[in-house]
Amino acid sequence: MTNNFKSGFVAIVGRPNVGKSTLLNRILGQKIAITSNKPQTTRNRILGIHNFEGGQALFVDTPGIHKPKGKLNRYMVDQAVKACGDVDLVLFLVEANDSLGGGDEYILKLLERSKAPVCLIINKIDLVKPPSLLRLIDAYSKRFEFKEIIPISAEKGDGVPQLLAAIEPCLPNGPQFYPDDMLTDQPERFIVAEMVREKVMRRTSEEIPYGVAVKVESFEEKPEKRLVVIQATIHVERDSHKKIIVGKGGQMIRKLGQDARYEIERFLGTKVFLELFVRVDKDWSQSDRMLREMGYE
Ligand SMILES: Nc1nc2c(ncn2[C@@H]2O[C@H](COP(=O)(O)OP(=O)(O)O)[C@@H](O)[C@H]2O)c(=O)[nH]1
Ligand SMILES: [Mg+2]
Repeated sequence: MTNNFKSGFVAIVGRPNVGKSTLLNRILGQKIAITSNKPQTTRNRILGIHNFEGGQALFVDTPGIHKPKGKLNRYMVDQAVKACGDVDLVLFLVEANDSLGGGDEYILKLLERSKAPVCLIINKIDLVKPPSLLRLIDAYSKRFEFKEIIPISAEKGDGVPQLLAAIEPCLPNGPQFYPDDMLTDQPERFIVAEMVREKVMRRTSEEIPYGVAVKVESFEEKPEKRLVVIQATIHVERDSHKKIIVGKGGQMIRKLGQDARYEIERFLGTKVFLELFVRVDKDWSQSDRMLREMGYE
C-alpha cells in the first residue's frame, strides 16, 4: 500500500506581499499563516501539511525574498533562501498585476541554482484581464524553464484545485511524514503569538509593524471549563510605539485583543481568555541576543 505513496516538500517563495501565506491557508482550508497587506508579515518558515489520496505534500511558506536591510530582515531572507535548497518542488509566486522586474530577476537567479523543478504560480488573477495575463506568461516562459505555469487567485480560490492536481503527481515516492490529522509542525503557542502579531500588523502603520514581536508567556488549558487562558506580551521598540498600541484609555489594545481572541478561538476550537501586555525593548530587532529570545534564530 505504501509502495506508491507520494510525499515531499514544496517551498512557496516569492517577493514580499505576493500572497504566499494566503495560498498556504487556502490549500490547507484553515488559517495557520498570518497575512496582511504589508510586506514582511511572515518572518519564519511555516510548514503546512496537505494530505491527498495516496500522498502527503509538505508546503513550506517562507518570508518574502528582497534585499535585506537590518538583522531581522537578513534572518528572514535567509529562511526563505534555505527553504529552496532542500525541497522536491519550488512554487515561485508572482503577482498577475505586475511585470517581471528586478526583484523577481533576483529570485530567478537563486532558482537557477535550485536542483528542484520550479513551477511559476501567477497569483491575484482576479485583478487583471486575460491579455495582460498572457503577456506575463509569455515574458516568464522566455526567461526560465518552468515545469508548469499556473494562474490562480489564492484569495478567491480560483485555480487552486488545478494547482494541486498539477503538483501532487510530481512528488517523489516516499513515506507519510506526519499523521493525517496534523496541520503544521508549529506548536499552538507559536500560531497564537502569530495571530496576535497579525492583528498588530493590520491595525498599525509606518514602522510599528516591523518592530513588533509577540511572545506567549503562558498557555493554560482548563478542560473542565472548555477554556484556554493565554497571556502574551507584545514587544515594541520604543515608548511612542507602546503608547499607540495601548491607545487612548486602552482602546487599541482592547480592540487588538478582541480581534485576536476571535481568531484564536476558531483555531483552537475552544473559548479563550486572552490577556495582553505591552513591553518596550529598545531596538530589539538590532540585537542578536534579543532576536534569539524572540525566536528568530
Ligand atoms: N486581490 C487579491 N489579493 C490577494 C490574493 N492573494 C493574496 N492577496 C492579498 O495580498 C496581500 C499579501 O498577502 P500575503 O499572503 O500576506 O502575502 P505574502 O507576503 O506573500 O505571504 C494580502 O492583503 C492578501 O489579502 C489574490 O488572489 N487576490
Ligand atoms: Mg507571508
